[in-house]
Amino acid sequence: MKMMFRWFGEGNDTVPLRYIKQIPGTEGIVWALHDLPAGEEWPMEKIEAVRKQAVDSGLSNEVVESVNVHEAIKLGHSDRDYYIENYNKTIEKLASVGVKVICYNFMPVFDWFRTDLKKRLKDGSTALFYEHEKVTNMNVRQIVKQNADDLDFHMPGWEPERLGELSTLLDSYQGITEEDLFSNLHYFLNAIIPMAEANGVKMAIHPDDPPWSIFGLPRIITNRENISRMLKMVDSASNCLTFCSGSLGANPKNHPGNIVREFADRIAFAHIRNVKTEDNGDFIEASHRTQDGSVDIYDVVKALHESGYKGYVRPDHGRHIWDEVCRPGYGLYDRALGIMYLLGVWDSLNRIPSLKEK
Ligand code: CS2
Ligand code: MN
Repeated sequence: MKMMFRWFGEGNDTVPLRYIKQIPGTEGIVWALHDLPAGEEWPMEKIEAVRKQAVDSGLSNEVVESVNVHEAIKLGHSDRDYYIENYNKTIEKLASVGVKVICYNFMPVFDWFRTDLKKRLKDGSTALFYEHEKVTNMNVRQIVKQNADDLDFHMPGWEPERLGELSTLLDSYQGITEEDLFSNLHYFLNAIIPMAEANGVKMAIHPDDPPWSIFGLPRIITNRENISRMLKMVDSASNCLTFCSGSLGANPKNHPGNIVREFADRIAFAHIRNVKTEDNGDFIEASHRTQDGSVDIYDVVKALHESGYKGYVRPDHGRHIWDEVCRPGYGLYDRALGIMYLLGVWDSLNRIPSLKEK
């Protein structure tokens, strides 16, 4: 496996590239042009600038996360072809600078969602927390209206410049079912996978986080059945999955290790992190170590190892430790510790003669 580290860009990330280079075993960055709204064609100069920064720091730029999908595509609106055309042009440009995997998601309106970005853990660190009942009772429209000025969410999808349009966007999803979303995803895949194939790129869809519907919005990349349906919809080596142990693991009914075993040949990118789930549906992000959460991270790494996984991996959200000031979930320290744990498991598996990396 190839170890990577997510980086939000110069001036946008608290972690400098030279620190990433110092994390043992880390080959490259997972990057994106975060200041561009979904649907826009990525300009070549900006792409080239990040390529150069990565290469100058001795890091690979082969994985992009995410090229976000415009809501018109998820909604199946008549202007979707325009945004799909932009998407295809971006795929082509990214391939031209050596990008091999593009991660994206198909979650309506919001990306990952939590109720507390700094919930204190017993050891004094803080982490991202999801309180199920709070979300169930949340009147999202009211929040958008009332708190638009002082929203303390700092989550993707809640950017201040986007709040104005949120109400309308939520309205446009009225009556959109999971089946509609599947069919709009199918249309999108039919249109972009040929471009990805022609350019040697793997498109890797990220599971929904949390893997269930929130605020009445449909969510479909949530479990093994739906992942299988998505992969079969366009049966191509370029139509892949970003396996995410934390997103899928938030639902105790999912078995992350077995999802890896079943879909290994179509996993192009893996996000590995742990979550501690509660019976009432709450979950909190934990250290990557198996014993610290509810996801058997050892088993996930073992499943990747068994399958001779050669793709990209990154630690996912970490806790905030040692008083680090950073983007929620994306500090240096806990993610670097996570890498050492993942590589520790991988390297020990490699030392067992019968299991040696294929
Ligand atoms: C994160 C996401 O929720 C997660 O696990 O990795 O922010 C993810 O990066 C995006 O949803 C992918 O498009
Ligand atoms: Mn993830």
